[in-house]
Amino acid sequence: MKTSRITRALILFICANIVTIFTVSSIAFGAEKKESIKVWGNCGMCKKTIEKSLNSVEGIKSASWNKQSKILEVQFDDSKISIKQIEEKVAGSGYDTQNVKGDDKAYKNLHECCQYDRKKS
Ligand SMILES: [Cu+2]
Repeated sequence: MKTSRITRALILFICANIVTIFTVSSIAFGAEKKESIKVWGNCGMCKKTIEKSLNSVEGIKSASWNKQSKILEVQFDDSKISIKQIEEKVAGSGYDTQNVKGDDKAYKNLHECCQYDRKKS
């Protein structure tokens, strides 16, 4: 009985350590990054289009655009995708980002109410 209790405690101790090691290493290697990117747009439909452009992109953990602040919060693995590539993906759907101009053709195909005032360039 005594040994089994010690064994259980030992297993618990090891498990806790494994969790700690994983957490620490993911922070240390910066596998997951969080960035805010300005993306021009108008409404809830824009939000869907912007977020969809990053939906099944490798390395993207989450993407959420706020129509009030026009800020896209994105969580990603920077060993798989860069900020520049993320902005290019969004721009490909017709939306201007802080550093990349939105694709003109895609912009023209956006719903009328989604044709936001483009940033001056
Ligand atoms: Cu819209």
